[in-house]
Amino acid sequence: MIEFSLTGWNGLLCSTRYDHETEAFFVIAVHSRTRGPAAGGTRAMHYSSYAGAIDDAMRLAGAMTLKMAAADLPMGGGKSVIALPRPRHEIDDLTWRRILSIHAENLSVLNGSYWTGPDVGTTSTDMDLVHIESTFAFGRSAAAGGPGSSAPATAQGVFAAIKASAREAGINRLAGRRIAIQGLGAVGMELARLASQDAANLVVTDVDPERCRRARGFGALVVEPDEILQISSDVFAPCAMGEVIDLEVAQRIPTAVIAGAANNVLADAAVGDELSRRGIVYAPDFVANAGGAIHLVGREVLGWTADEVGAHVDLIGTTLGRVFADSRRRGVSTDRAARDLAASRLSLVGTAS
Ligand code: NAD
Ligand code: PPY
Repeated sequence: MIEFSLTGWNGLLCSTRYDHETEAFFVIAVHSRTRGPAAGGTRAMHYSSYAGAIDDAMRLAGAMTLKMAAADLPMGGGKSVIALPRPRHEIDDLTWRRILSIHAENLSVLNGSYWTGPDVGTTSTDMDLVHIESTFAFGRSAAAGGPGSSAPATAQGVFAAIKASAREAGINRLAGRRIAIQGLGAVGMELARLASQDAANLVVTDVDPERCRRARGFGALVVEPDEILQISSDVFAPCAMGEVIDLEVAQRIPTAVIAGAANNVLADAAVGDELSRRGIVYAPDFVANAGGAIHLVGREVLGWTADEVGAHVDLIGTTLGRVFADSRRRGVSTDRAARDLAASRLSLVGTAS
């Protein structure tokens, strides 16, 4: 499997390191530097194999290249994965600090070819610690002089994507419409709050009962994790992990719109074609979830204010409008149209366009 991943990848560099003391396995995948230094978050979680961790890093790094290009940000794509020997909550503080310190050292080796930030399993506070040893970390907490978590901006962007996608499906107001949210983490919970403010009818799920309890505070109906893909909805918002829509799910999911925060939502390109065939409006993940990248790069590279970041995040709706129009005009899936938009921005770099 590892040979298949490595030979099938079109990225620049994939570095790995194993630490005997913590038993953590570190991967940094630098996919592209065409538009600028590579950037993308650090995912820390338990994996069933190191090959799976490498595969995840490489696929996520590729998605970051598309995300930066589609959002017109001057960065390339990369991602770090730290494969932990056991779930994050079972790692003691001293071990975690050593893991972050080794990660910082790895970043320094790459010396600015790749910049990291928070992702699943890491936080702004972790970036504060990484930044003490290596400057190549975005997303420090406000207390440490950084712009803070990317999650609120990601949720704002996903909400803009939901509204644009709903319009494309003929739904002009979300009030009274059913939005099904899978995953109530940093992004999903904020999305639930935004949607409840617009009087949407929420159906939500998470594997963590405490998060489900909090969402009930927004008037949400809670269902079991394995029920959410069967719930009839106007909008399905995947905000947990990737690859939730495979061909079988695409053939039966009872919704009009799919727009969420998770990276690599579709198992493969054929799934996007099936969603198109069924008339389901799919907001390509790397367009819909770019709010966090816009926040981090906007604040830390481009010197934008929080208001300027907010205005750029709302442009996700405009970008999607363009993707939908191109998809209709050429008769291709929205996923294909968005990939072509990103590819055009990657090939135009350095030319007088
Ligand atoms: P998070 O870890 O805070 O939240 C994920 C949530 O999903 C958790 O509450 C977890 O319990 C839940 N979950 C996991 N498996 C589940 C399952 N099978 N069914 C239901 N719930 C499940 O992560 P986040 O920061 O909210 O990010 C959510 C997704 O969006 C991730 O895939 C992440 O890569 C992606 N994303 C996040 C950002 C960001 O700024 N945070 C930016 C772009 C993309
Ligand atoms: C993501 O959007 O998936 C990210 O990883 C966001 C990001 C962007 C730039 C640096 C670090 C994290």
